[in-house]
Amino acid sequence: MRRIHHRTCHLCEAMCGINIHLDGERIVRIEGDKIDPLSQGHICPKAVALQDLHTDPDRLRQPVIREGDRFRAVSWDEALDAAADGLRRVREAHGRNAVGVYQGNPTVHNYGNVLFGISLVRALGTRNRFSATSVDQLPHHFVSFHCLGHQLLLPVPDIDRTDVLLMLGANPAASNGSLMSAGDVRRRLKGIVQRGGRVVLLDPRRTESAALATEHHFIRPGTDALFLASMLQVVFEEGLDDPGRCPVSQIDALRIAVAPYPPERTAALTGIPSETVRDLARSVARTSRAVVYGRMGTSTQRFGATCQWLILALNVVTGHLDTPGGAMFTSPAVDIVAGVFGMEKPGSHGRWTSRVRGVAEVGGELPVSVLAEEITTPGEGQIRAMLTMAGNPVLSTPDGRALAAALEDLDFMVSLDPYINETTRHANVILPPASPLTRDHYDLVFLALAVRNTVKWSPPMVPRPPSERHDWEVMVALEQRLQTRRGPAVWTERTVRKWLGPSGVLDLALRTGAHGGWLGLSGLSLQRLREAPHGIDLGPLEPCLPARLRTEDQTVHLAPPALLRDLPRLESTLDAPPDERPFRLIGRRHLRSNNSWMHNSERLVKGKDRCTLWMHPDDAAAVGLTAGAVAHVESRVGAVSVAVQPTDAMMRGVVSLPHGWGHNRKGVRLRVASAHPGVSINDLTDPNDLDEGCGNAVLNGVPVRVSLGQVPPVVRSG
Ligand SMILES: Nc1nc2c(c(=O)[nH]1)N[C@H]1C(S)=C(S)[C@@H](COP(=O)(O)OP(=O)(O)OC[C@H]3O[C@@H](n4cnc5c(=O)[nH]c(N)nc54)[C@H](O)[C@@H]3O)O[C@H]1N2
Ligand SMILES: Nc1nc2c(c(=O)[nH]1)N[C@H]1C(S)=C(S)[C@@H](COP(=O)(O)OP(=O)(O)OC[C@H]3O[C@@H](n4cnc5c(=O)[nH]c(N)nc54)[C@H](O)[C@@H]3O)O[C@H]1N2
Ligand code: SF4
Ligand SMILES: [Mo]
Repeated sequence: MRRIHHRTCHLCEAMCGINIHLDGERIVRIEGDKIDPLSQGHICPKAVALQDLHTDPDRLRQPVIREGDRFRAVSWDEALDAAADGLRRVREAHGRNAVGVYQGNPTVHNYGNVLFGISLVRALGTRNRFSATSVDQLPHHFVSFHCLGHQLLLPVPDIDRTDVLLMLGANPAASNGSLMSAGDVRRRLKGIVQRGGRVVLLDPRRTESAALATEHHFIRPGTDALFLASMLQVVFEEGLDDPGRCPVSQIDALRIAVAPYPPERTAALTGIPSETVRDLARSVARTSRAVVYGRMGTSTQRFGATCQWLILALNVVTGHLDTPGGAMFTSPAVDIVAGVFGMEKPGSHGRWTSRVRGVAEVGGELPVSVLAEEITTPGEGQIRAMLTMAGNPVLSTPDGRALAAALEDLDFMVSLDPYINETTRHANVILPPASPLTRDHYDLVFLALAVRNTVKWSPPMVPRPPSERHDWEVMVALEQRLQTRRGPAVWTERTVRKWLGPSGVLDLALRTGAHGGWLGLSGLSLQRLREAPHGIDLGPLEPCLPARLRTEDQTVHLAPPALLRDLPRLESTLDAPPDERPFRLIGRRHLRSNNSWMHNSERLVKGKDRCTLWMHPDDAAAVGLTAGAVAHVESRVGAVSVAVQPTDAMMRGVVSLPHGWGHNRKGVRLRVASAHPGVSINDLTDPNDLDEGCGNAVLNGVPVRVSLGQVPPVVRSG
């Protein structure tokens, strides 16, 4: 029987509506859903690859237990017992903190995983919690916590109504937008230009997004904080500051903080001429609908927290926070800021520090850059077991080879993951979730970060096979077996949640949320969403301050001590000596890739090798490299050999590699990916190089040396 299943693609933040045409249980075609209120028919090539995930023969259908170099398929009971026993044994012998947890990016695209993961992690009671947040958006949470009072209160650029968009270190044309969920973001960016507006991009590479901008300027990696401080200095110096109706405090402290950075002082370092800075500052300040937005390039670098702070401050001081066309907040059907099952925490900072390096906790987590040393350094509190869930830190976090060696050293490891990949091959037990198309879907996180208020729930495309388990079911089963928290209250909560499942919890949250009406009788409920398979439009973003602020005095704190404290480090870069490694390495995303885990789809990886080193032709010539030659790239921690692609899209002195590659590790079971292995950029990134402000990893602006040479490709187990 033929039918069409309406759904939201869960692969990235854009939340595109898709129509999956089925013949029985077989997928015949996947296309964009024109009636979806957010994406309006847009999709990218990854949506079509959803069927490859669903049918991938390498995707585990059954749990496996490692025996030597091999994995043996076992029953769920055997696997869950073994997983819980192993974790419990380490915990009993060495204490709570001896069990570490890492949660990866797909967690936030899977609401069952979010809701039930919180409880499982809490049950483990360890301080050694890590996630992909500290190789990604940690500075945004850090800044929102300190300036707005809640780590999840993240402003979104209102690109549909803005007339000036100043964008730093983001490439929405490839990423489809981040912390700015917007189906068909290209069309929206083109819209700004079509209505006579200005889109300015600052990026060390002339990217696919530069093609959509009215202007692109090369900026030297890692210097954005200097540029942003200069922007603010000009705003204050020229008397362009006017926060409008936004309630603010500490504005004088901010003025003093940025005073040392007139653009004439920073231009040589950033590469942005002082006249350009002054022009951009005036343009942002004098346009009533303008917004500054920065993403990965400004988050995962040495001054990520400072960048995000100064971006927020610029928006506030020029009167663009919480105004149409500026940086606004959503009013989602389920408000993660108001709280759903344990998510209501406003955040935290410095409640404890990491054992070895003394790095502060943020939001209950430690930076993943300290994970390997916490495993390998002996002593009280050393991590002896790991639970990884939906993460591939060996390819995604700094010095992946060192982390792989550390994982091999553990007493015990469990992974909740559908693949035997670069990380999970180190696990003793792998617990694979059922295909994502067998679960229902609701974007708990990204509906709260979208450029428009919409809501949508998708049912499972097909029921999950009785022999398989969803992530949340595995989490409940593990938590039950671990029995770490006891007592009638815990038992009742766990039983109720298990009985409700994710969709029951969601129904309650919808009914009691801002759009719930009278407990869902007149507003949103799961039933209401079931009747609207394409989703429901709830309108444009609306001003909501000061009500939504969570600071005690309900003002935006413009100069919190936690951010001021790191400024001397920024100032010291003004006269820092040149690095002995002359090039700066940055990342690169591609539309057909999704972090480390979609390379097993032939459809996505076919064609030219995309894992190549991009560098300016003059730089390449200077080190004797021509197109296709193999470059030896070396950083403080490691080296890779990779083909060179000279292109004048790169700034001089900057080289670029994509992340998520390096599949030629021994023991991975990814047949297609292994045939297109590439090299891992995170064999070069350095865990000692931290954004000291908040502990985020430095993935962009990594000092490297590039030379002609070939190290024979080796398959190593490390
Ligand atoms: N150098 C460099 N490094 C980077 C980046 C960069 O730009 N440059 N980007 C960083 C960013 S932004 C991020 S978010 C991180 C991502 O870092 P990670 O989250 O650690 O890595 P992913 O590649 O997303 O791996 C996801 C894992 O989850 C599994 N998985 C997929 N779907 C599911 C599911 O539904 N359930 C479960 N249980 N497992 C699932 C996959 O098999 C895979 O093992 O990488 C970061 N690393
Ligand atoms: N196709 C695809 N889409 C994705 C993903 C994917 O892997 N593939 N990953 C998803 C995830 S997890 C995330 S977090 C988002 C990320 O979404 P984005 O942040 O939009 O994506 P990136 O491509 O990492 O963009 C970072 C840009 O910063 C530039 N850059 C590097 N260093 C600097 C610097 O020092 N200063 C400035 N100004 N720019 C710099 C890079 O050249 C790059 O163009 O994308 C999501 N969408
Ligand atoms: S942009 Fe592509 S991967 Fe992202 S949600 Fe849309 S179809 Fe899926
Ligand atoms: Mo990310």
